[in-house]
Amino acid sequence: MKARVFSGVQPTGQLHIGNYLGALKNWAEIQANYESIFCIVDLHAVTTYQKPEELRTKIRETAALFLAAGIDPDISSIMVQSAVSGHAELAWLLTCVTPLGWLERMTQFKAKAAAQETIGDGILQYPVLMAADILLYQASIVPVGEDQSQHLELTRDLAQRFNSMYGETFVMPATKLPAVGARIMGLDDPTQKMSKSTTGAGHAIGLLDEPKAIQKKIARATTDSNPGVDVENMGPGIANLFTIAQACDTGVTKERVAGMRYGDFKKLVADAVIARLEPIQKRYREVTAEPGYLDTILERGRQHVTPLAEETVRRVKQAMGIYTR
Ligand code: AQP
Repeated sequence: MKARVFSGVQPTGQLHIGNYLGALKNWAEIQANYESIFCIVDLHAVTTYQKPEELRTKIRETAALFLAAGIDPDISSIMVQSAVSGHAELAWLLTCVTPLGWLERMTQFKAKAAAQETIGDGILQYPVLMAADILLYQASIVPVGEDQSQHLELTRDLAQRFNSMYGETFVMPATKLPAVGARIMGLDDPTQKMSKSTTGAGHAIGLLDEPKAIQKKIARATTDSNPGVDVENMGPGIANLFTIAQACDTGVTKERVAGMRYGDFKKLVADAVIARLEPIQKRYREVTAEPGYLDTILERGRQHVTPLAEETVRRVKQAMGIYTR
């Protein structure tokens, strides 16, 4: 039997190359070796306010981008989190075994809480829901970007805690980071992670950005005052652009860019990104043009994973002594 993979993306904005290079590209590359479940995590999205009409659109756009990025629905399941009630149900059961201090320590919680006047409880509970997503399917591999490593550690801690309190129930999941591109930084500020929710025209490259927009954003990306690329001592802006180019095109090596003037280097980076995104954008147009196609894929995914989720919830309830029919 193949090991199971689970991962997800929040439908909170336009997906960017950080999401692609950190997660989706890795998913597409490994899917043939595993039984994979790729999820649009809309219950996570609503931990911060989303305009309902926009959220509905973003869920479908995210599903279409999964397909466009190479997720093959004949070998992987693509599904929406809220369509399977086990995610929310298991999240509650795990909440009951989660020490509050574990959640308050999460760096993403601290950063999001610091940026808001009123902190919703959902932001604190976010990693418990993420643990539920993964443990619900007994996934042993979770391919994510580096920013999710701490949440994965918490998932393992929670699984261990539950197993020791109630008996062996959950498989222990391992984090799988991509070799290159695990943490893509903002173009405007290479000390900050590229993020969907950060505003500013020059921050992120969207997966659906036109070639001209990509060229412009990369041309304006923050670098430093050196005249050319010093491969032994790259500043954060140049290092980020180099990582982006290398993750898009394995032919971009240190030898090739050594000494390049920044203008030429940025052109090389933009060409690599545009070439990588071109087939994704073409496929996106195809999958969104076919009426009913997305709904069929999402329904097929839901039907495939629902019995797996139900089996775990049943086992967890039984282990805890909760009423089961
Ligand atoms: N900058 C990044 N570099 C590499 N990987 C990244 N990921 C996100 N940003 C980068 C990975 O993409 C997957 C989906 O992320 P998410 O949507 O679930 O949430 P996030 O990590 O919080 O991503 P964003 O873009 O920053 O979203 P917002 O702004 O809505 O919070 C994950 O595997 C993540 O590691």
